Amino acid sequence: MTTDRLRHAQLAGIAEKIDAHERLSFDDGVQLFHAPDLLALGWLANRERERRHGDRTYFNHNLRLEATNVCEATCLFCAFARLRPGDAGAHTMTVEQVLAKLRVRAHQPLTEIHIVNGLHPDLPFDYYKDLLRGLKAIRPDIHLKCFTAVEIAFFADLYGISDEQVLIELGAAGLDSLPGGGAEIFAARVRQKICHDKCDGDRFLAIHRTAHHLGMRTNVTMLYGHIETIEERVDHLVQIRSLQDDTHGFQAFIPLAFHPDNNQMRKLPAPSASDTLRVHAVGRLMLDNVDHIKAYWISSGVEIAQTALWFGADDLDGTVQEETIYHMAGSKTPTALSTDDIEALIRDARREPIERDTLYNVVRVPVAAH
Ligand code: V47
Repeated sequence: MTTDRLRHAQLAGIAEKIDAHERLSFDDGVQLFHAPDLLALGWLANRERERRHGDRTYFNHNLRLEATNVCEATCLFCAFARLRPGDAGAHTMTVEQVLAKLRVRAHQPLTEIHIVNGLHPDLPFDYYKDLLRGLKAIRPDIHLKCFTAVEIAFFADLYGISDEQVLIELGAAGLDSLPGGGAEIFAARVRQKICHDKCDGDRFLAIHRTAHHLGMRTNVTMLYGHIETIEERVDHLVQIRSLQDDTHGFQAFIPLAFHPDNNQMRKLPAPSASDTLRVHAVGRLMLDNVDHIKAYWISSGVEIAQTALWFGADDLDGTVQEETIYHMAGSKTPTALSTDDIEALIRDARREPIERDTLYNVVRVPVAAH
């Protein structure tokens, strides 16, 4: 990239700061979002991506399970939740039904189960512990990445124990790490409007801090493309970065594109492809202390996720298999990709596929077919 082009894109000053290993400020973040030249922004983000990971592009062999969609919260963007048991479309699996989903796949080289549920008002704490224990009994080697910080806060309030105690008890039952969902946008203005009745941004971050102190790694997301401002996006990123300075517990940042179907914000348009690429790129540049930027293909679409591998992203999540949250909100992506599909996607982007486990240990370096 020529200095002229960077200057034209109003990115020369930021490029110099990065070269001098100076941390980007809040104002730099805002400027990155406003940069007129998407390719120049992508080039800068890609340079950081390659400095850390070269061409390596991670994915895993995972399974998504959603045991209940009954949820007390009324998030405006959600197409998945049903308010009460018995409402049309409400479902709650028994522990045995959830375990059966793993049993039929137990022979597969799965390394991770990712569970996100609704906030069900009537299930006992033992339901979740039995679920974790049961999954581990079937496949002791599998990593359980389950329950967002929002669910942890809900459990603490429902069962009358501290957030920390919830994490300790779930950890003893087999919980290995927390997924990054429920972060949405931390700013109180946005949360008040789109998800006023679940845990706020401060508690979300405090729960991740506690999980990190207990030795659990976690991910963190940002739901973008609805009513948030650029400044609120940057504030979100800066809050992630400052917690990470203290704990180093976040593994990956995952931008989540708002899907407008079948929810109360359906009048809003979905974010554009260029906005999605921009969010991945700015995430890479602002989060100088987070190792991985994940392009979640279910949320961005397979094609944009593939392109994002040149805009800062180094991870594509995994095979997924049973996703419903996005498909109920209008996602047209497949509900699963095979590891062959993911490898082909990465190779086609001229990147190197690496199968990882949840903690980014290398499981397999696939050999290219000739
Ligand atoms: O918390 C719900 C989001 C999240 C919509 O940690 C929506 O590895 C867009 O967090 N449009 C759940 N987004 C998914 C999630 C996740 C995904 C992949 C990997 C990881 C990880 C975490 O989905 C929710 C919410 O923020 N969501 N509805 C919607 N209509």
